[in-house]
Amino acid sequence: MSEDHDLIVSRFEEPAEVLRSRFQEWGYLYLPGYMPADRCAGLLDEFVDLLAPHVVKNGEQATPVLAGEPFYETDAIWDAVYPKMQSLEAFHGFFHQPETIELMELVTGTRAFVYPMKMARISTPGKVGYETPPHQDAHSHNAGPTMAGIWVALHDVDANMGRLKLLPKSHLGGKRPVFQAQGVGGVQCEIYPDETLWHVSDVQQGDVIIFHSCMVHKAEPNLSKDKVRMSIDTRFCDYGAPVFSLNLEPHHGWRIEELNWAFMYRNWQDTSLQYYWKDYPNFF
Ligand SMILES: O=C(O)CCC(=O)C(=O)O
Repeated sequence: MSEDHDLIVSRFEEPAEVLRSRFQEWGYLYLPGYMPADRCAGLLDEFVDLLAPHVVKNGEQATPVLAGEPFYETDAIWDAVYPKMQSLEAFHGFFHQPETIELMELVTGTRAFVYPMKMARISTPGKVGYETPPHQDAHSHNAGPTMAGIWVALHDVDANMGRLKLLPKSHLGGKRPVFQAQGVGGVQCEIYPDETLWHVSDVQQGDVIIFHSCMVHKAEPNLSKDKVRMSIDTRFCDYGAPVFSLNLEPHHGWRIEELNWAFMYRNWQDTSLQYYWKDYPNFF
């Protein structure tokens, strides 16, 4: 039987040493309302406009709703809409805003490098069993112990909508064996019988979760009638740490032809974030 505990709340205003030591102890930091809600709402609107008619706005409410067939990452609907979402300048720029960098640098304690690969998640109802299985990003991104993930809720997410769930302190045991699994990413790591306590909370628009590269995490199934859960995430590390070259590609660029930087950049107004990693000293 698995048991849930609320996420431990952190505040950016706490002393940096306290936050860093909590991150090292528990493997994550949860910062409610860290990103301005209006910026999340703006990006969500842009995404939902591109997702029509499959996903639409729910009147005045922020939560998007499913208007057609359920789908998940790699389904035909997802493959058709995702290159458009990935092409949004505001999506990539979101992780390069001064506040976001400041938060990453709080964790790294030094200059941070934001991974080029940015992920947008769409968890629709009607796809139980296809949610993100438990995994460690150290495996999926071939990364070392100083890499971390940053996940941002684009709208409020309650218990039925596919929340992100963390296995506290699981980062302390290092990388685990993996096996093939159904669901986003297609890979699952081992979970041991005594690991029954997970940390998870209802989150609100703008809430941020930062987690260690070896933190085991997964998504709950979306059991809602029609609400779609949307969030964004990427990875970062201390500047100069080794970064595996797959992370230089757009997310799913390895299987969708359009998902290449030249295509994605074609309508960007500001070119300063294009290929910003070209001079990074440590790719392998
Ligand atoms: O939001 C999700 O469903 C998965 C997120 C995730 O696995 C990650 O950010 O590493």
